Amino acid sequence: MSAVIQAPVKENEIVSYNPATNEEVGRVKNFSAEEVRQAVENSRKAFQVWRKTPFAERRRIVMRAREVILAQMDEIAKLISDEMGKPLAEAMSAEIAPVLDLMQFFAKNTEKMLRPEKRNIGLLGLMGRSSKIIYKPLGVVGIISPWNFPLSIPLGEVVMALMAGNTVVLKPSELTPVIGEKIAEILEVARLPKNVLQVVSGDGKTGSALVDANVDKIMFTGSVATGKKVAERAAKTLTPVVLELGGKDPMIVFADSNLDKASSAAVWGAFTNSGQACSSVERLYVQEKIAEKFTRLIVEKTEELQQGPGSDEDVEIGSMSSETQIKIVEDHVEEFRKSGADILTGGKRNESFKGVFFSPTVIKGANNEMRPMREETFGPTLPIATFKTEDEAIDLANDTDFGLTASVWTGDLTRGKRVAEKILAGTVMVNEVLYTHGIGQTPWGGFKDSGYGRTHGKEGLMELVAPQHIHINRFLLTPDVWWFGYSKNAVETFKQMSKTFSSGSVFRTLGFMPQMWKRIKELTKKKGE
Ligand code: TXE
Repeated sequence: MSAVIQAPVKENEIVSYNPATNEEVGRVKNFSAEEVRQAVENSRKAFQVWRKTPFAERRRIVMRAREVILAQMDEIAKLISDEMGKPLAEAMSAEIAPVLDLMQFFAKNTEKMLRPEKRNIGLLGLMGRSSKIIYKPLGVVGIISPWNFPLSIPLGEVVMALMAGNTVVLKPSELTPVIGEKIAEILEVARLPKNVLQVVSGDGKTGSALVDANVDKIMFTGSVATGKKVAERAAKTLTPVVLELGGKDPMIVFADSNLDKASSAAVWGAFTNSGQACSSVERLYVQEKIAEKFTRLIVEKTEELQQGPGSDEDVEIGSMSSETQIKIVEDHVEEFRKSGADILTGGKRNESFKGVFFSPTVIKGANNEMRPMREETFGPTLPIATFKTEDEAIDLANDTDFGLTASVWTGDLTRGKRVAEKILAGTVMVNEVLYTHGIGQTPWGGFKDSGYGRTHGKEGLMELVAPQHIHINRFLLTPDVWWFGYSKNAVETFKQMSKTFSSGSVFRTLGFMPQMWKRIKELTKKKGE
């Protein structure tokens, strides 16, 4: 077995290695807790200016950043592939293309999405009052990101936070720190003012220092275990947190599906990015009567996949990200074996290459009692289980601690929608798989242990602003009936108010007017005494 070098984090420096070749990709500074605090302080100062920067200027900067990416597209794709191990094709299709789309969308639409909004306050509106919600930037947003989509996850969140008027301190994964620095460079070339975005590289210690630094929000993407630590620590300073913690995503295939298409989707959904996507297909449930045929198609298609270093344009399955990650996959495959499941293809490291490669693995005879059907694998494995009825498929899919995405395959769209709505996951796709993180316009996040809060979409933008309610009363002369000066008459007024005004009906409230005037007179008289 080849020796595999992990990204060693030294006291002052992180050395980043290509997991496919073990060659050095680059070195970056390792930020201490004190340096993180300093970065947050600089960020606070920069916020005072950035918050007042007009949307049009923010938009110009983000659109220029897109141009920088387009001009350096090949170089950036190669860097992603070298540092993380994914195929060049996926660096383009799953990182660069979707984040460019997200950038143009939020550059052009954030102002509209955050426009002050008048609220209908019912009958109070007829009493000279009005309510308006304005959306204010939070301040300094700390983003802690993972290695599996080292460009698109952090950059998408950075752009949304900046467009909303926040400044950002980004802590990229220690496995992909050079791309983290590339993000800062892209925005610097796009002429983002100094300290509006700062990148603080480092491992968990640096991440933890960022959580402690009293930022105004933490956007965290990573494991459940670390997510819990982040939430616990953030609670000490009452820092709000958004957590995106991965999944154990089910794919349900009914007998009436287009089997050719569904099997290609399953193979791509399980093995793209070497299975290291939070929305990878990690559990496949196929209807019993087509299970044999469908499994055969999957095995055939899996065995045709080209594996190798991601820098080769024809490669479909690159290396994994790290030795730690491949060990989890080995453990899960071994556990499947021990629990009586059959490994139909793959099942071991691919030793033809220097780095950490695991052969795409198809497993038959899996069931929900097996440990690797309950824990996130984050690797190129596709365990297959069977079901008989629609209800059973729904129960199996929901029988998990996670709930990020799910996928339902059927020729009957009515059934597709019916089943989709019964699955507890942040996103459920019908005849589609995995890719919706790439739709920046829609909310991204999960139920249950997959986390809370949302990134992307209007919902994600709302995580990055504080709604402020501005309430105005234009009736300057009369006191409010509920003010002090309580009496028998006051209690009668509130009784009638509960029965009429609080019904929301203008008609019923008309009957309340005499009592209201009586009460107002009482109050003004008392005041005059
Ligand atoms: O994640 P971590 P790892 C899952 C996947 C994978 C497992 C472990 O199952 O096998 O997590 O991956 C920073 N305070 N996902 O070890 O530790 C860390 O430096 C603050 C799913 O990479 O969660 C990195 O920047 N930050 C996932 C980030 O947290 C801390 C994507 C994620 O690291 C910290 C990646 C601390 N105490 C892995 N400790 C998804 N949701 O898609 C670490 N970090």
